[in-house]
Amino acid sequence: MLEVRNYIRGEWLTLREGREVEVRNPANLDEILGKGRLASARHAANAIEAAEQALEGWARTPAPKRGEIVERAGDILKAEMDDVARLLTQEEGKTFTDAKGEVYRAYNVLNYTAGQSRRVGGVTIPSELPRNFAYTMRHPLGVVALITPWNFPIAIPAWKIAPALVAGNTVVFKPSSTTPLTAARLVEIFERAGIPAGVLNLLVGSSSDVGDLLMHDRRIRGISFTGSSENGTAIYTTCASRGIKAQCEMGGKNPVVVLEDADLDLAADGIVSGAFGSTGQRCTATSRAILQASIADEVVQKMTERVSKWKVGNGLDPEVQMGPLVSESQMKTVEHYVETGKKEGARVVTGGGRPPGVPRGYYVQPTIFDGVKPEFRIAREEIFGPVLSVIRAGDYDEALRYANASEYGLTSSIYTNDAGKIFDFCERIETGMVHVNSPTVGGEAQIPFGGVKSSGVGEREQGPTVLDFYTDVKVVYVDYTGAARTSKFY
Ligand code: UN1
Repeated sequence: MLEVRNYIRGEWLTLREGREVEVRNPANLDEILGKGRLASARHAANAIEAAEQALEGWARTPAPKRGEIVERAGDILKAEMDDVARLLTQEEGKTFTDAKGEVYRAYNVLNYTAGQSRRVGGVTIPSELPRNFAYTMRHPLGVVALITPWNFPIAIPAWKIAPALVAGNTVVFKPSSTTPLTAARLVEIFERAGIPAGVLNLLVGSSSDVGDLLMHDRRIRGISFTGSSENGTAIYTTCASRGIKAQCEMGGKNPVVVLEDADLDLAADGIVSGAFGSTGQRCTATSRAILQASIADEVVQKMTERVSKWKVGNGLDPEVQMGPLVSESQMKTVEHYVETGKKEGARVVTGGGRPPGVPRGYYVQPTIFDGVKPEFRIAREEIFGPVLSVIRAGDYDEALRYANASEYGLTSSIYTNDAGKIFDFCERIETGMVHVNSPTVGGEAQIPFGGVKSSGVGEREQGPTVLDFYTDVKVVYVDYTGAARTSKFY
């Protein structure tokens, strides 16, 4: 059994008081993985102080040296990939294959971002004045708070911690208290990679105690958050009122449009893996299949055939395609939406209940609703579970209109071989990411990740501009005329 711990000023803390937490395997509730206590506001204040004290030394460490530590952390993670992936599966529930994919992605992120440490620079810009020179520099923001969800308990922390550190910030990292063990594992890897004390602090605590304090403490100079649109909006609003930067990656209601000329097998494969992979607990999960009416029955049938063969169970079982939901509250939410869909008049084509013969865990079946109207709640609200809504559209224009009729705008996909429609869709779809003839999910370290509308606000994560959020720009003017200026300088 592991201990749920906090890490402040380079020390692992066993708390004697505070609310107790117990981490159970969502695939088998009889298996207790870890126990401990949640950090309080006092610990949060301590962590912020540690990060503030470590700031000057870290900010003045040459960026490539900071990058070396991040690179080393990546190497350790890669060497221990199977072990970390097993813990991830046990704690979060996704299949071992998905967990390995996630750990590999975290490694890619660490490796790529470490390389960016050799590019933390600015630009030189010609001045309109003679014998004058202007350039820009990038500075760390200071102490930043990184608040992460349980559904990608290692990749999301990696893609926030790595650029924050490379840019010279010190960090207070608050993972979801649902997955504290994987988070601690990542921090421990950074410790072994040589991160100096106080530069990276881990707080496992509730949003009301720890999260609130991080939002309001004047020493926190930026917040990067991934989670629900509701929490993200609250964070963004508070940061705006404090005049500090915020980057919030939030929910999705991601559509896949399938047109009648598409490869329908490819489309069915893509929708099923996008909707039910990682048990649908992915902000990029496919939750709306908008099918051209002429081929809709065929696509629904192909999807149903595929999904009905899926085995639901413990993600460590190699025959299992879909693990459990992460928690009881997620399971209740999914069950609530399944009931809502039925009441609204949609028809369950497959799933809709608990799978038979599974251990005591948070299992639901992959569920497809047909006959969904765009105005139904199951077509508009993020469910964050394995529930897919099929909406029929007469033609491409109607499909595009439905796809855009959402408050969210994270990712989308179109299946067609019509080049004109592909380009038109990529231009007019209101999402931050678009996939063509492939599922809505996934991303790569060197490619920007993020959405528009209620799905995201602030600068993009990952990709070539990953350091922009974590730095401020300073402009330097050097006048080497040695003479007082005669002309006006605006
Ligand atoms: C992916 O689709 O692989 O919370 C990434 C989430 C996203 C990450 C998804 N921030 O699901």
